[in-house]
Amino acid sequence: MDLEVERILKRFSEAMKDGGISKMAPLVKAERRRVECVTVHVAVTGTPRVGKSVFINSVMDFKDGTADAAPTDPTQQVAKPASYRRPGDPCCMFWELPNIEGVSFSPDGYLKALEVDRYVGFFILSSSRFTWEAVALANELRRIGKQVYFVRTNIDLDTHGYKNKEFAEDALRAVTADCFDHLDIEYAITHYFCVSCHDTERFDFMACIQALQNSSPPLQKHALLLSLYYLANKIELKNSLKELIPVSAIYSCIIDPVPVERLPYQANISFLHKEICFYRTVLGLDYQALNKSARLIGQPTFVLSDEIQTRLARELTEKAVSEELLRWTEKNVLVSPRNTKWLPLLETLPGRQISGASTIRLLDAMLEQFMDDAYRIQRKIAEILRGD
Ligand SMILES: Nc1nc2c(ncn2[C@@H]2O[C@H](COP(=O)(O)OP(=O)(O)O)[C@@H](O)[C@H]2O)c(=O)[nH]1
Ligand SMILES: [Mg+2]
Repeated sequence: MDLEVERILKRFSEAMKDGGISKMAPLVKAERRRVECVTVHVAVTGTPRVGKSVFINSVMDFKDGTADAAPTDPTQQVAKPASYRRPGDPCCMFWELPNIEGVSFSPDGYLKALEVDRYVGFFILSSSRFTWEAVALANELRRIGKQVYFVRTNIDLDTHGYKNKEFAEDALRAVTADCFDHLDIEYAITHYFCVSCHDTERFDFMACIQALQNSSPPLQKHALLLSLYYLANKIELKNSLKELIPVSAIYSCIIDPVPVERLPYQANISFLHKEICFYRTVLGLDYQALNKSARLIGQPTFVLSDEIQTRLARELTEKAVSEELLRWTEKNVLVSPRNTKWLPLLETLPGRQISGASTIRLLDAMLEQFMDDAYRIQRKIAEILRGD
């Protein structure tokens, strides 16, 4: 993924040469803001009662009927796009668009009434065969260069043969042969997913969200991975977080750093603590996530939390972060090979190379070790489900 790390490094280095830390510090803050402030808009459309609202509620992890959730009452069809986002999360907005149906439907007219450019992708839902409106809309969206995902809902009610290519072709064969002729069937088949809108764990639910994440431009992909982390591929998520570790390490060394007992340089421990808490949450190791997974398999939470081996995943306090940073500093480690390009800049930090290099290694290690814990938990869940 390209989060423009080379460009960031160049700008930081130039600022450091020109005016030292006081010139680089605002850039470091701005760089974090640039990544954190991206908002990704995603559209969900289809004919009436195909599951648009329930699909959005499942993506957002909203319970049906709660204040944040999209209404699923049959009388509440949206007349204009309605947006949904998770409380406190500015990065990702799913929009329920008005229904596509009717003899007078024209994709051009439909899209003109929307701010079509803002959407990074379109999920077109259908609970049976896709209608000619869906195909016509998909064709128009493809023509203007938008990503389209064909989502066949209600698959839980009829799972027979759903993995077969013929099943997909049949669902995509719209009523009029005309439209079928124009549908790029290779594209459609590779962008076709079968879901139960009520269950993100089964069928292709995660796959369709991961397809959206993977085909979005780098900054949007990063935002979608972090925002919808519970549906993301964990390796993609980890790699995306890794790219920005040097920026976080430099942040800790120069923005509001504090002295730490026995540490030969200052560090922003509260920032590092928040960062590592975030890693733990997105990799599903916090109590809330473990408790939810444990309930799904009918086990007490400790059955899963006992699988965690990383100290900081169990006991994540600022003191524990300071101790872990000291440990990496005393090891006098080198930065990981992928980050050697940062060395000349790290050399110019107040604590010299050791401060940046140790902080990079700390964050790197936390991500790797949390990832191993996440795999151990996944394995444990699989064992329990198999009845081992
Ligand atoms: N069994 C099953 N029911 C679904 C699925 N998706 C939606 N529904 C049901 O279909 C109805 C319509 O869903 P809704 O999201 O309100 O449809 P919308 O009009 O497209 O927004 C609701 O009763 C949902 O519970 C699904 O994948 N499986
Ligand atoms: Mg609805």
